Amino acid sequence: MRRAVCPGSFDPVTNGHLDIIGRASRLFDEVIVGVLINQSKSGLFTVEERLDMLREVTAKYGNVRVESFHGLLVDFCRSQHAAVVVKGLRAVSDFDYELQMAQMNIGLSGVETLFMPTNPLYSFLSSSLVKDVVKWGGDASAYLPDVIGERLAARLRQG
Ligand code: COD
Repeated sequence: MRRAVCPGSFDPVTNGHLDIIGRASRLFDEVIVGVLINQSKSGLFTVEERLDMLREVTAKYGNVRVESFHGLLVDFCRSQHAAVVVKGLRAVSDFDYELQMAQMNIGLSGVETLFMPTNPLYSFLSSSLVKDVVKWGGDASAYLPDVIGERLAARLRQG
């Protein structure tokens, strides 16, 4: 079975993430979305909330599983029997760091990284930007599934 991992923070998942996950799901038998548990950086949403949201919006793909991980991405890939990491590239500015991580990951374990060009509709999109837009009352509905937009607005209203 050909398996790939789509890793990230997903705080929260955006249409940019979903575009990459959906395209990967057409190339691989199974895609595992890996949500990093980052003890040194607390997010707006807990890891459990991110997992719930991702499971809800990826259910339509049929071959996507959502899990959390901590530590090295390559160890998570090994535990999932996945030989490939799929990443989206938004711009040249993403490339430098992504290349370093891809080369370190292949050096550590032989896990390959496949880069997919972002959908031009989402080339400037990040979780941080949509949080900022929604925080200040802007309309981010083109960039998030409705259910995520609602949860984001509710969370930001709380605090
Ligand atoms: N269009 C296309 N792709 C996008 C978009 C967009 N608009 N937005 C995000 N993406 C893709 C990118 O591929 C990005 O890498 C991924 O989605 C996740 O994005 P985020 O912002 O949710 O997550 P990040 O960038 O915080 O995630 C970083 C990782 C968790 C992947 C990284 O830190 C990691 O692998 N950590 C594990 C520790 C480790 O192994 N360290 C050594 C690395 S060499």
